[in-house]
Amino acid sequence: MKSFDTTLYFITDSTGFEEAELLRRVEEALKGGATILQLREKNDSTIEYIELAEKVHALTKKYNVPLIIDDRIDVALAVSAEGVHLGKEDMPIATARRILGDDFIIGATAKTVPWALEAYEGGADYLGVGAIYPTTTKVKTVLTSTDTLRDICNAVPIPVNAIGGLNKDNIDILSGIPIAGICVVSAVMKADDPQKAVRELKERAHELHLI
Ligand code: TZP
Ligand code: MG
Repeated sequence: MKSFDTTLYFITDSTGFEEAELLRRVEEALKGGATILQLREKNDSTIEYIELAEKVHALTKKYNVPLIIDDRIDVALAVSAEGVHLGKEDMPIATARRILGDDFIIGATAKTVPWALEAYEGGADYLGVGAIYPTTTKVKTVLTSTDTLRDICNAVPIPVNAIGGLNKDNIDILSGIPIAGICVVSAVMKADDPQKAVRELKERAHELHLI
């Protein structure tokens, strides 16, 4: 049965880290309470992506957290991940849904209401919307206003997460917007203590009644 919680959605970025350190940080984030984890590798070969995904999946299973693979449904299938996250330049959501079936979690990026509706109608289970703030993570993106984020939340009945430059000191900008959760890369990946970073982000998000 497909069940997932996007409250604290941690996305990896291995840039600058040895594999062992990446895996250590992943496990720390899981210990801190990340509720869903996306493996996001842009430069790996297929075999490298699969081998790393297997190792990350062993960790996420230990903490009972779904593993989402960025971009690649073949890699997601190869490692029996729980889901895949697709952007505009990846496989269309409806095609992915047809291939993957109903039990797979499919997430989509959306930056406008029409795009969000198309993803929802194609079978997306959740949306990532942003970038809310400029980001230091390598990504092709533009800023999305909090008004658009709110409009998207109100337009679709699936969980909508905010993403982009978010950290515990600036998520107050999301107050009053009916998001399901927040997605973070750097705030956890680059933290001295990723476990503490996740815990503090969740505490702050709870304080603000965001999650
Ligand atoms: N999509 C929009 S912004 C972003 C992605 C993948 C990167 C978010 O990274 P960070 O470090 O949390 O700003
Ligand atoms: Mg993508």
